[in-house]
Amino acid sequence: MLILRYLSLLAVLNGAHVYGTNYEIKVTTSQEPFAGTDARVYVNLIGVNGASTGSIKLHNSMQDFERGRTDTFYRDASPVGHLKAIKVHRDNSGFGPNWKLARITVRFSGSPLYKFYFNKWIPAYRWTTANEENECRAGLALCQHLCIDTGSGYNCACRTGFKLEGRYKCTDVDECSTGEQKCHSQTTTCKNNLRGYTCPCKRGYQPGQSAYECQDMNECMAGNRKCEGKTTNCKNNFGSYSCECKDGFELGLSPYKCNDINECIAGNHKCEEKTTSCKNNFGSYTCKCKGGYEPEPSLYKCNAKRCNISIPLGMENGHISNQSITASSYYSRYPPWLARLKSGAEESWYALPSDPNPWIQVDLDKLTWLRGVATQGKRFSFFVKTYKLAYSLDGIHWSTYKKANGEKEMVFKGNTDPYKVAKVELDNPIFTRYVRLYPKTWRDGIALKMELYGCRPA
Ligand SMILES: [Ca+2]
Ligand SMILES: [Ca+2]
Ligand SMILES: [Ca+2]
Ligand SMILES: [Ca+2]
Repeated sequence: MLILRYLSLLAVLNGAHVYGTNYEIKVTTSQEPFAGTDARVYVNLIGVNGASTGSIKLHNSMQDFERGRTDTFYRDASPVGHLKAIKVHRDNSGFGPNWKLARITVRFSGSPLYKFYFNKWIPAYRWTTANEENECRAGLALCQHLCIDTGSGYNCACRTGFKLEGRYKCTDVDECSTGEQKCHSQTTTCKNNLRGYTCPCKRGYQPGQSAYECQDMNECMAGNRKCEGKTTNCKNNFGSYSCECKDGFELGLSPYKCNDINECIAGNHKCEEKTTSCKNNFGSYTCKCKGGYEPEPSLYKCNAKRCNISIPLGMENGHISNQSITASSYYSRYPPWLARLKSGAEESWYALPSDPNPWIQVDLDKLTWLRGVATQGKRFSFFVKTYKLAYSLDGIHWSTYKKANGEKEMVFKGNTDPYKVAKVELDNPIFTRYVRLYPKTWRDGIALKMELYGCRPA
């Protein structure tokens, strides 16, 4: 028997004639009274793919298939792969042909033990079928995913991410709604799918090391920012970014760009008012020199333009108009606009003797460098002996010309007789528009003719 059993294996190894598969078939007859049979018994093995061995004769002698006994047969037959079912057939021969079959087991080289349970009376001349006890292996199970064999039947199970619906069917588990998901809520959203679920990044985040959590996206580096480059700086933050106004700009309606600050109107400019005017521009402002001033290293103020010549400014030749020459008081015959140098021995400005603080004023019309003053009296015995000078940019705020050390007010020496011209030069030229001469001492009366010297910047 042992030799027969391994014949097929040897045949394969030798490459000789193939006998087919050698099947070990064990037939167990029921314990019930009169369960044994003397009939001729045949089996037919059915593979899972539908192939069958055809009828295999089992009976050898009258001693087979006795009540409660297990008979073992070795038979060569064609290979049919994994076994799904077995069919049993008997005839009606012999003394007691009735047969109650308990079970049959089958195995062959390399196979599991196939079990077929009958526990029934086998009718004569008809094939009776029993399925393999392991429905999973026999391909008889209806499970959609996984099959787990049990003694009495089988159970179905589902792959990870699915759950059983009814006996056989598997449906996807929506982890996102069951709360089984591990998606990081701040940076991701949960997206269900058939294999499980994924955690796609929320807006403003990008994938990182973890499948469940995303990292901040640095929009400023990634270049997908909307910050307008001229007026804002992009500032990254966790989950987003912001556009911060550059210097000189302020937030407007859009979060992505800023508006120019008009510093000149807002009043937060540094332009020196006396010498410059503020001019707004995009992102900043400039301090433009006013007329008569020129740029200096400072951005915020200007210097008075220099001119070094000293020429008559227009008292004598009339370039300074009558309206530009005024005084604190005067005799009607001697108005201030008669105070033009060398205009005649009798001509002059003549202040009222009652005037407590007499002065004569010249409006030079625009900013001018004043470098010298000449005075002259009126005939007979009227002339100013000493005087002071004051100057003003606007005709309202005045400064008195001081000595070089800057402390004492300068007292100029004027005329010593009514006819001769007395000229003084200023050590520190004054940049001014208005000039006042204050007579301090005089002979017989305040009578004066004058010229102013200097130059106007181009
Ligand atoms: Ca089973
Ligand atoms: Ca899922
Ligand atoms: Ca960010
Ligand atoms: Ca501006």
